[in-house]
Amino acid sequence: MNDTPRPLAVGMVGHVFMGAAHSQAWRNAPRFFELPLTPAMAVVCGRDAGRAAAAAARLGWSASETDWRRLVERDDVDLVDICTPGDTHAEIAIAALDARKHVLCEKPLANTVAEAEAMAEAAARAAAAGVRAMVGFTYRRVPAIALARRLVEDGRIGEVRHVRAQYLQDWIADPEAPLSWRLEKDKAGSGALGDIGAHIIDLTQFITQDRITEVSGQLTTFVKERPLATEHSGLSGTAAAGAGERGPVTVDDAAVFLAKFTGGAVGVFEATRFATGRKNAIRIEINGDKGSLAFDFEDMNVLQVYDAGEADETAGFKRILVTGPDHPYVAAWWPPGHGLGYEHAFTHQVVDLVTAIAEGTDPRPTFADGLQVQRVLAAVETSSDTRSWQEIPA
Ligand code: SOE
Repeated sequence: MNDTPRPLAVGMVGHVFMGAAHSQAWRNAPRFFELPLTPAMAVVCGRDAGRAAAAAARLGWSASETDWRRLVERDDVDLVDICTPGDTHAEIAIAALDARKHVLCEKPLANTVAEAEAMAEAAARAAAAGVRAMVGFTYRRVPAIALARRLVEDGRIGEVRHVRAQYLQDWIADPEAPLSWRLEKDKAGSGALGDIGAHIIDLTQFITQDRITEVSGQLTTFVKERPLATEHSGLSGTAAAGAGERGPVTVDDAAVFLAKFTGGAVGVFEATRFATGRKNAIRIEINGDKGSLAFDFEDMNVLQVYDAGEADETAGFKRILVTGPDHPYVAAWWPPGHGLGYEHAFTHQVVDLVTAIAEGTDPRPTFADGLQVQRVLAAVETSSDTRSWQEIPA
């Protein structure tokens, strides 16, 4: 008779898009994977009591709360899952770590390098006491991305020369799309750069296992003001709109930048919310001297692989369907060919976090990994402001 794994009680702060995605993961991970600890969805926190209670009922949390500080202090919470805008990541994560609670924090880690440094220091202190922290770069946990990393690691494409990464969305291409917290610097820290650019910075470093050492970038804000949302939607300090009121966009709409990698590769990055027609297109191509890899999240169960050693008559990109049981995570789900979706990466994130906590190891990506991404983000902003190349400190 197996002992039932002891519970890991979770308290989640924030319950909108990321809160729903994380809730799905906490619900499903123990139902599809043999976990060494059993997540218990203890409490969800939101500023509005009614909305938090409704979220608890809808998403499967046992209780709801309106003060994250009370959630962090609860003895029946072992792990704090932070699904809020970036301006609250540091204070919640540091309070939780200092209270010896494990932490999962959404990306980007923070809104500034200083905040990210303080978070990484708190995580290092807490790790000494066996408390673990992870930052939520979930796309690493798409099986095709794991395959790409392994093929590079095994030398299948040789020396990496080019890294080409795009993250393309279009949800605010309409200039009349209302202002939201992702368009306000005091809430989000930056715009497309931090929200979606952070993902392709993490992903390309994860796949190549190289680090970005220098960047030269340009941030652009196409639409400088927008209509205020007609109902108060948590806009920072923005009063509920009267008819026709407009507010300033204080972040970038698009970020483009060049990069140099430790292994000598050159990178071209594009993160934009104005790629009309592209809803959530993450496109990565890595060119080596023996081959190439290409990934497109709109076809997320596939990795395209080119082997330069192939005879000319049959040379070409091979379309690998990454749905077989030998790939990470896949065996827990469906037979080959049935495919996984956006939400599965969040479930895989829970599996890896819970496993690391039980094993007493630091889950990746760590807060230190998140800090390094934050330094790249800041370097791109400085580069754009000063029209100069910027180095990223090791
Ligand atoms: C932006 O709209 C966003 O929600 C990001 O914040 C998420 O990290 C990404 O997974 C989907 O798009």
